[in-house]
Amino acid sequence: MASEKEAALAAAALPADSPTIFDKIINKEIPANVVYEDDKVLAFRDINPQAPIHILLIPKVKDGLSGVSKAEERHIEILGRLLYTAKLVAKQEGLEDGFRLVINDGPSGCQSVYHLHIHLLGGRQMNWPPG
Ligand code: IU
Repeated sequence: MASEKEAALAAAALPADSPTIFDKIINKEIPANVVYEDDKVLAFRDINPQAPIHILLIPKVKDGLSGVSKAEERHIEILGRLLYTAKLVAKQEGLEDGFRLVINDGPSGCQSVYHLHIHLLGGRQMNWPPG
């Protein structure tokens, strides 16, 4: 499997509006371990977890939001909803002691899937700085 960095560089070479694997997860064309779903947000366990709990939260409709750097005013509501949902899911997962939210953006940010997503990481002590 390509390293995260290699995957990020390869993904950055594709058009930003290309469909991603997350469309297939949203459309239930491929399975995912879904932990939360409503009409706007889907949350599922990361296939390559970096912590005991590693969940991705995504908007069900991409609407040009390939990454946070592409955010427009029309996305403010969904951005807020994603953050709020991250809090709900953290509680649902029992992360009472704390957790980390991460959004990777672009090749330097090591983004490998161009459909905005928030990483929710928890269940272990986090360190700083991140890699
Ligand atoms: P990134 O921030 O774009 O690098 O995060 C993409 C994440 O999507 C990464 O943590 C992958 O492990 C995860 N992922 C997944 O959960 N299921 C998949 O089928 C694929 C990637 I491809």
